[in-house]
Amino acid sequence: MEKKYNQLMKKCIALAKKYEGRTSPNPLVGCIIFDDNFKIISTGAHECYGQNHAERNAILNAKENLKGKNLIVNLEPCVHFGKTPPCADLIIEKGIKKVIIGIKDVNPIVEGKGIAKLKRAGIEVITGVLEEDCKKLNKFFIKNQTKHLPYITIKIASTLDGKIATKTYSSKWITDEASRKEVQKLRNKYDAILTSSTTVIKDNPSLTCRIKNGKNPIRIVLDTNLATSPDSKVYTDDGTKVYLITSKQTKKYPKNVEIIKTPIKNKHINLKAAVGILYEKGIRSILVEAGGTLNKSFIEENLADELVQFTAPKILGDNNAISFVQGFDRNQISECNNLKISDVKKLKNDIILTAEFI
Ligand code: AOF
Ligand code: ZN
Repeated sequence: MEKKYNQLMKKCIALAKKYEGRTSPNPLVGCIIFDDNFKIISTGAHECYGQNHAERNAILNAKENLKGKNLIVNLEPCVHFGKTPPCADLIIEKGIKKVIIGIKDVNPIVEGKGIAKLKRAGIEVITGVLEEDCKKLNKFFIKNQTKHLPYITIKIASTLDGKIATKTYSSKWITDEASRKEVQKLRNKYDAILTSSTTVIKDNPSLTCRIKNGKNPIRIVLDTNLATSPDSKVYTDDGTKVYLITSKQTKKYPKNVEIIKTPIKNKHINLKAAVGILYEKGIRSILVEAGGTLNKSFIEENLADELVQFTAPKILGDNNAISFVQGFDRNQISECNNLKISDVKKLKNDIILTAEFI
């Protein structure tokens, strides 16, 4: 039985994942209705922010009477009247007899109340199926709900020895084309891409998402002293919103650029304050694509949740080449930041390593 539930939960996760980058600030949810022989009757997912929840879609997609059937979903069904009526009520109304849940909802308006309501109605409830996978699926949502901060991932393209550019800032191309395509997919999952004035000046990137049906994330530029040109591609490449985080007041940037005047700390933007402001603006996940200095600040301030390192089988060596983290002055191994590897993937010639800060 447990194995069957795990298989179905994997399917729920896959259904939910199809809509990565589309549901923010809401969670990724997939749902399956099945009979006692584990025959799938219908499936549904939460496809877009503001639209039907996954459970409602699965119920609406069913072509038969659901009395006595089972429902599996990666997140506890809701009990609140939000954009749609409560899913728990609909499940009860349809006569579903068993509900299998991945994780409890951490949103305080739901937290445990969905499970309690289903149980009160006499429904058998099983929780904790593939709990870790379900948590991983909704890592953005869980961080947002529990910390009221965006989930922050640092993306790196480096050589085996952790270099992201030569001392003359030559960096094209360290990783191969397959990796660069994968970066496009990664961008598609985040609300925003954040970079520094140094990267904008040196590389002039557009930071757009160039995959089929891809969505351009909001761009964020940290530019304490307004050193970036208003003609930089990141501001002009398309009309997508750009937040320019700076300590100065200015009007010289294109209309799609919103200036956020932010306090200074040690002559640089106060990162903690900036991240807080961005959360207030509705940014729930950020992919940092910058250089070693900014990466270091995010790590030092304990603001980074995850690191995704695209590593090419190349060795550059030292000679003042730029490392993906620059500026730490540490003498002991015990001073290292510790991470937990959550995924390693080989892609053509490169390796993609994903690790969480702990
Ligand atoms: C979703 N999709 O499939 C499930 C959700 O903004 P609302 O009214 O749609 O409510 C969002 C909350 O509903 C969300 O924070 C989460 O707690 C709960 N469940 N939300 O968007 C879903 N199952
Ligand atoms: Zn719901």
